[in-house]
This record gives sequence, C-alpha cells and structure tokens, in this order.
Amino acid sequence: MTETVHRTTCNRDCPDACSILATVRDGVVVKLEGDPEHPITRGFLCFRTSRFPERQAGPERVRQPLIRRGERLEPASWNEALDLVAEKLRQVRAESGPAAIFHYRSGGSLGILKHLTDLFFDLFGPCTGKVGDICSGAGEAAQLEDLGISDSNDLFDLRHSRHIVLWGKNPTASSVHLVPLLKEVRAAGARIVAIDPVRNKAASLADVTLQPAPGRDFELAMAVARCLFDAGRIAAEASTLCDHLDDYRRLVESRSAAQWAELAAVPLALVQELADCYANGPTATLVGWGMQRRQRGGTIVRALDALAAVSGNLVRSGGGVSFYFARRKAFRPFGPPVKHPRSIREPLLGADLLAAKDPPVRVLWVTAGNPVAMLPDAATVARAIEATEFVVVADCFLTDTSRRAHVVLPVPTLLEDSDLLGSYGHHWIGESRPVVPMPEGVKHEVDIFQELAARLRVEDFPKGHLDQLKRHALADIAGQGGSLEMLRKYPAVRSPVADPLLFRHGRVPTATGRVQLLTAAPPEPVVDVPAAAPGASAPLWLFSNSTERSQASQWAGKELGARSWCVVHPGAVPGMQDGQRVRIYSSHGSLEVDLRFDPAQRTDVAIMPKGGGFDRGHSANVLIPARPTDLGLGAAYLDCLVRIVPA
Ligand SMILES: Nc1nc2c(c(=O)[nH]1)N[C@H]1C(S)=C(S)[C@@H](COP(=O)(O)OP(=O)(O)OC[C@H]3O[C@@H](n4cnc5c(=O)[nH]c(N)nc54)[C@H](O)[C@@H]3O)O[C@H]1N2
Ligand SMILES: Nc1nc2c(c(=O)[nH]1)N[C@H]1C(S)=C(S)[C@@H](COP(=O)(O)OP(=O)(O)OC[C@H]3O[C@@H](n4cnc5c(=O)[nH]c(N)nc54)[C@H](O)[C@@H]3O)O[C@H]1N2
Ligand code: SF4
Ligand SMILES: [Mo]
Repeated sequence: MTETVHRTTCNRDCPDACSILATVRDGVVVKLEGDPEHPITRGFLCFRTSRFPERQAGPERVRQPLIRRGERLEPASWNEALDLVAEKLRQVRAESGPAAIFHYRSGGSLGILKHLTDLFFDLFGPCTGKVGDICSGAGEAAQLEDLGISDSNDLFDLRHSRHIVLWGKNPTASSVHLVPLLKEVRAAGARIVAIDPVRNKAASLADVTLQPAPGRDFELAMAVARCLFDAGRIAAEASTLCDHLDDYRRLVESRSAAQWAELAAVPLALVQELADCYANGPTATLVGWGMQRRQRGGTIVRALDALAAVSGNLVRSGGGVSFYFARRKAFRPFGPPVKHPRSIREPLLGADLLAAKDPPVRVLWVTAGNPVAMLPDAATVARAIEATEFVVVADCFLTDTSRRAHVVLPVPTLLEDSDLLGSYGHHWIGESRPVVPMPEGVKHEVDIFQELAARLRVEDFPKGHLDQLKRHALADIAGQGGSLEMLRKYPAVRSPVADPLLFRHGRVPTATGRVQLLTAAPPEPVVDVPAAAPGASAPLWLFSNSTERSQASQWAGKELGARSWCVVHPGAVPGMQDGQRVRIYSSHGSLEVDLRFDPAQRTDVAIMPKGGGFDRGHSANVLIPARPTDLGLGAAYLDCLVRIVPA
C-alpha cells in the first residue's frame, strides 16, 4: 500500500480558490483536506469539495466521448468524436458563416487556461459569443461606473475595520473561508452587521441583523445617507472625492429618513444604528451577489458605493466596498479581446437562441456550464438547445445540458485538472495539478482544442504543452515572485500586482479621478404576479440561494434530494403543514417540493436551493422569468413572485 499527499488548487466557481491536500492511496483519492499553510484555506474545505471523490467516482461521470445515435448517447473514440465535430464546424462555417456557431462558456472551472476555448472560436470565426454576465454583471458594471474598477482591498485589511457590513452576503454558504476571519476580527472588537431579507447562518456571525424587504436596499442605503446628511456626518472629503454630490444629496433628501426606512421595511432605530456604523468607521462593506441579481441590482450596488464614499469609508484602510476581487489581473491574456459578429445575451439565452436568424445558430458549444439548469426561464433554454442542429458539451459529468448534446467530450475534474487559478474572494493565486491521473478516455481541454486546431488548420492557436502555456500566462509576474516555480514551491503566493489598498491616494480610476455618485432612483421592477388559485398562498418573493451541499447544479452528499424543498414562515402558507408536499408556481412554471417551516423568515419570502436538476424537476429556474438587470446584462433571478398550494 502506498500513500502520498498531493497539493492542488480548487478550480470551482467559488471565491475561496482553496489549496487542497489530497491523500492518494493505491491510486485512489481517499481524503481531501485544506492546506493549513495557506492563509485563506486554513486547513479546511467546504462540504461539497470534501465529498467530491464520491461524485468523481459516481455514475454520472463521463469517462469517454459520447456521440448521439438516435435517442441515445453512445460511447465513441476520440478520433471519431473529434472528426465528427471538426467536420460539422467546417461545414457550418462554409455554409452559413462563423456566426452560425455559438460558444457558451460558464464558470464550471475558473482555470485561466479555459480561456483558450474562447480563443479557439475567435480564431476559427470569430463566432457568436455571449454578452453579459448572469453571475456578477450588474455589480461589476456598477463599480466600473462609480469607481473605475471592480476590485477589493487586501482581505486582511478587514483587521483594521471597526464595523463590517455583510450587505446581502452569506459567507456561511458561499465563501466559508471568510468565516474564520470574520470571527477573528469580531473577537478582536469589530462589530458585524448582516443585512439580508433571508435569515440565514450569517446572522450568527453578526451583532446586528436587518431583514429589509426584498430588493429594497436602494431605499435602505438612502435612509442611511439621509441620517448622515441630517446629522451633519458627511465626510469632509466627500466634495473633493466625489462628482455630483449636490444631485446625490437632492436624491437622498427627496424623502425623509423615516419615509425611506418605511419603504425598506426596516425600523428607523436600526437605520440609525447602521448610520452610526458608517459615521464611526472605518467600516467595510462586503457586498453579496444576490441582491444585484435584480432589475435594480446595478443601482443598488451604486447606492452602496455612494454611501461608503460620502461617509468617508471608501478610501481608507478598514473601509472599502468589496464586491469582487480582480482574479484575472495577474495573468497575461492569450489574445486581444475580439469583436463577435453577433452576441447572445446570457440572461436571455433561451429566447435569443430561438430568435437568432441570418444565420440561425446551427452549432452550440458549451464549456463548463449547465445552462439548462442554471439560466433563468430554464424551460425555454432547454427548448432552444433541443432545437439546435448540433450541440457539443465539454463536461466531466452527464448533466441536464450534456444529456441534450449530440457530442459529449469528457474533461478532467478538479482533482485531475492542470491550470492556474486566481480568486474572486482574495488575492492569492495558485496552480492546479492532477492529484490522480485522469481516466484514459478523458482529455484536457487544451489538448482537445489543439487537436481540433490541427484538423481545422487554425494555425495561430497556441501549440505549447501545459507548462509552456502556464508560463505564458505568468509572464508579467514571473519576475515579481509569481513564477511557476514559486507557485510550486510555496503553499501560497499573493498576486504581486494586487494593491493591498486600492484608493490610498484618495482618487479612483474613473475619467475624472472622482467617484461617480448616482443621482436618480431606479424604476420599479417589472414583476409577474402569479394567478390566485383555491387554497394558494399570497404571492411570495422567491429566493434561490447557495446551499452548503451544492455548487450550482452540482450536488454533493448521499441524500442529494430525490426531492427539493422550499422554506417559508409558517404564517406565509395558512392551513399548510411543515413537511407537506406542495406545488410552487409562478407565472412561468411550477414544481413540486417539500415544504419546510422556519419562523425566523419574513412572511413574504419562499427560499429554494440555487441548484437542482431540470430533468429531476428541481430547478428553481423553471419558475424564474428571464429579465436583464439595469446594468451589465446580469439576470434578475430574484425578481420572481411565486405562490404555494398543497400538491
Ligand atoms: N456552497 C456554494 N457556494 C457557492 C456557490 C454555490 O452554488 N454553492 N456558488 C458560487 C457562485 S457561482 C457565486 S457567484 C457566489 C455567490 O453566491 P451567492 O449565493 O449569490 O452569494 P451570497 O452573496 O453569499 O448570497 C446571496 C445572499 O443575498 C441575499 N439577497 C438576495 N436578495 C437580496 C436583497 O434584495 N437584499 C439583500 N440585502 N440581500 C439579498 C440572499 O438571501 C443570500 O443570502 O458563491 C459561490 N459559492
Ligand atoms: N435560480 C438561480 N440560478 C442561478 C443562480 C442563483 O443564485 N439562482 N446563480 C447563478 C450563478 S451566480 C452562476 S455563476 C451560474 C452557475 O451556472 P453554471 O456555471 O452552469 O454552474 P454548474 O451547474 O456548476 O455547471 C458547471 C459545469 O461545469 C462542469 N465543469 C467542471 N470543470 C470543468 C472543466 O474543467 N471543463 C469543462 N468543460 N466543464 C467543467 C461541471 O461538471 C458542471 O457541470 O448559475 C446561475 N444560476
Ligand atoms: S468550492 Fe470553494 S470552499 Fe470548497 S474547496 Fe473549492 S474553493 Fe474551497
Ligand atoms: Mo456565480
């Protein structure tokens, strides 16, 4: 028996980018642990990755290419699969032009080398691409507008904060490695405020919790700002740091603090307490991703940027508005940004795909995503994909999307992958390397595209092996401690180009060097009210939040729900019982779920898990209409009303 320990970096779509220590016995991964020497990972992993070996060995794993023959996907050789795919790409480009080919890449692996898949389609076409970002589009666009960048101070700058506001952020599910740091700074005297319409475990980290009405954070931020103006507690620097201060003030003063607070459904005393936090900084605002997935999501983030700026917290240590960490900044791109001949809007993918004409989309290639389960209006997405002439999906598993493919190309899992990782929750970078070899019938994405490039004579596609490509990506930082050798030698390497304090000189990188304050209220969101039915509840706001046990549509653990569930306050569903089977419906679709009671929730919300298979009848996205956010073409997943009836 031989037992060895190997280090790799987790490539999942998660802010933590953990350093993993894998124990391998006789070629089998028997244990995964967090690296105790990595300052963020701190020796532990999340539920879903510590159980990943089960999933890797499970029945859904794809271990060789599959080709559709009639109703069935049947095993094929790589030569057969790649010949077929190459022939189809060549034929469709010749007949209909490259715009008839659409490459859709999501975040199933955050490896930097995965961007080479985009490069291939740019060089072969340019082909149709996606525009917008259903994950963080609205918030990033908001910060680019206000601050010129969307990045964060060093994570450990939180040690200088007097208050930390978790504004719509639930680290206990979505970024568990933030939790030890929050506990540490709280033990050292910092106060934590959690603002979330949903009562979740993050509340246990907080000294003060606010449960505003869903989507009313703009009003809440205005209420706080109004308290600051009324009490003369606006920072002296605001007039030099910010543009449009007078117009912003007019907006804030268009209602009294009490009126704004009432719209947000937060008691005025709590608003005042929050205003005290901002006035007695340094106060760091950690902005979650949930609330920007609303039609007013971009404006909500802009309101938080403004609040931090005028209260004097934006440009100081211990302050800041952290929405995102620029995870790709350290890496040299493989090609210039390309203008696509046509774009499909990610939040409206199903409808856009169906409507695409001149030419229609004939080939869809999906990399690292499960759009059938994860995009809004999932039924339309499924229908659009089913109607597409030729669908190729590269994935490690059979999913709602790969089951609809004509060709499935199996790729390495996070334990077999080889790549480079940045993080969107801190500034450390890492390398992933296989802790076990991939099965014989599986190919790395770089190899897949190099072989296709050879077949299709895409001469400019990089030909080097993985290490050479990694060195290219690290070329800008190799001389500053970020070489491949350094990544292999040390348990953790901080990106040498990440500034620990973004706006230390009191200026932001906008055109004027000043913060762009918002000056107008967002319009009311458009929502469809589901029709009443006998015995049905009142309309409830649907939340589909991250759960500890799943990574988007990828579930971990044994009891991966033959059944899905929905959590409500008992008063939200008069006459119904805890544990009862119910039907949850919107104006768009319906699902059967188990009802769970939680008296700590508001009476106007219904909370489902974020993932959940489409074919299993669990995906909340069947209920959710496809609507874009106000900025950045995000998806307004959360502007969705449902009703509940006994099943
Ligand atoms: N376990 C697990 N971790 C994950 C993921 C996963 O699927 N599972 N997904 C990863 C991905 S892709 C991402 S993008 C990230 C982020 O994933 P998210 O789940 O978006 O992350 P959070 O921001 O922590 O959580 C969103 C919070 O916003 C709250 N919220 C919703 N609407 C409002 C509102 O109007 N106002 C306020 N104040 N709060 C609101 C929700 O109740 C929820 O608690 O997490 C990553 N981490
Ligand atoms: N209702 C609702 N829907 C949501 C959200 C929500 O909060 N509520 N959140 C949204 C957010 S933030 C996001 S980011 C999206 C996530 O949506 P997706 O990115 O579609 O997420 P996953 O279901 O994790 O699908 C990723 C797929 O990539 C595969 N994969 C893993 N590694 C590799 C690799 O190296 N190469 C390839 N080719 N494939 C790989 C995995 O096996 C998996 O099937 O979901 C969005 N959808
Ligand atoms: S999914 Fe996130 S928390 Fe879990 S191991 Fe990967 S990086 Fe760490
Ligand atoms: Mo995401």
